Amino acid sequence: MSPLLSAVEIQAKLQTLDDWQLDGKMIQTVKKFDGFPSAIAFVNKLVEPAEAAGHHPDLAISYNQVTINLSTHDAGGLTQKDFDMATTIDGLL
Ligand code: H2B
Repeated sequence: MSPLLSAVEIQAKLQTLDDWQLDGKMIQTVKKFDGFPSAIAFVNKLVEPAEAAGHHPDLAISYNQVTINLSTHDAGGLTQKDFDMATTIDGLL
């Protein structure tokens, strides 16, 4: 299992990402699109990389806005897997 990251490690890794914030034991971002179809298309693009990594974001869709939360459930907090998936997600935009 991936080890939990320390608070210092989390802050350092957050600084390498754009628009992700710490939210309790998760990292979160909100991505906005030009409409509902574009938001859904983005969510569909996440499916394959999430399956390939065996690491799945929590998603909430509100019209043109997708809220994405990442944590490593098995570990009970944040691990490198979450930051790797955040980087992957940002690369899809
Ligand atoms: N996704 C996330 N975000 N955290 C996990 O701990 C996790 C997961 N565990 N996807 C995976 C599935 C695990 O349950 C399976 C067995 O790989």
